[in-house]
Amino acid sequence: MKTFHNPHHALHQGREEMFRGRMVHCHEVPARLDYVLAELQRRSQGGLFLPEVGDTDLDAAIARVHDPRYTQFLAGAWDEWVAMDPANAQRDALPSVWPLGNKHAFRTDVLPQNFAARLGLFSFDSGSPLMAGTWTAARAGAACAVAAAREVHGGARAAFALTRPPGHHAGPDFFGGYCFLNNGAIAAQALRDLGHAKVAVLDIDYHHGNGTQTIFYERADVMTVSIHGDPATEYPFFLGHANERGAGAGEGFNLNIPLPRGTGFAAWCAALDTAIEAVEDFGADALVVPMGMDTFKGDPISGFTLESSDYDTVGRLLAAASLPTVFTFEGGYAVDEVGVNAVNLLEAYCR
Ligand code: SP5
Ligand code: ZN
Repeated sequence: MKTFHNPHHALHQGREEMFRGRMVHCHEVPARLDYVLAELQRRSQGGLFLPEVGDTDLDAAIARVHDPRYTQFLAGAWDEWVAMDPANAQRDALPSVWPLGNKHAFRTDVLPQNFAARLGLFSFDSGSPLMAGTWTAARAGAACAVAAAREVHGGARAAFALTRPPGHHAGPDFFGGYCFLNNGAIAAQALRDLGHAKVAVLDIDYHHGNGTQTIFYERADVMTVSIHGDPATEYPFFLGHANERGAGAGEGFNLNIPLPRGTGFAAWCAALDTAIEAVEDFGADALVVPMGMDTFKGDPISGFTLESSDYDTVGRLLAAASLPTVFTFEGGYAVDEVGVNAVNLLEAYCR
């Protein structure tokens, strides 16, 4: 399986995130990707490639998923942040004010002039710092997703978009959960645009893929399935319940399988069987797997207890679905083990 990796990922390197009223070191660090890359090399798993996607094609692929008002904001956000105060060049940008969810409590038709207000309008948490290289890194990551989709469309069994910042929490017009551009959604939409009629997204990150769900919620041509920590207690809290089944034309094409904190591999695996069955019943002709490795027992911010060897089984079960598959790299914060776990999954998929 070819891996398309992001040469600019380390330009996105947050210092601190807000956590329970304190600033703590960022969990989403460049070393995460470096460990996966090193392990792929050590085990000679497929080849490593840089994405070759022209600027025009790339911007078009991003625009198929994200609102131009949002991407324009992201592209210029750092310059605006520094223009507010030259001392900001030494600090990451973090939002501190948000509109409420009640539609009578805020306006979205008038874009505030104030930068801090727009930073809040286009985000949902204060754990996702934005810095000088965020846009360049995120955009180059989207190129990995497009390259992987093209590879699979060209006949490859699977391809891996190895990039960070991750993507599955990013919605049409919002960032959060360390995510800015939704790489999995961009891959899924690219597969649709290349001619695949029905694309399924099967999200196995510990956290609910709220961005991806939002993007495709009213669509019948892209099914979204997510196995994750129950939002009653787990981030991102406000979405991911079992009774969210899609809306309008998309009714019946979203499936959430929330599991309690502490869930082990037997129950998680039963959920994966259910998820794969749903993808098969849907009749998908291509699959995208946002591959979060934060289901691992050693993950510092998550609550499932998968072991390194369990990822072999996950890879084998996904391969049994026999669908052209794009993997995108999402969460996974037990940095020392993230490489071994990710490559266990991918290697087993290829066997
Ligand atoms: C891509 C991805 O995995 N994003 C996750 C973002 C999670 N950010 C908030 C984490 C809050 C977790 N609470 C942890 C309690 C640990 N003691
Ligand atoms: Zn996660």
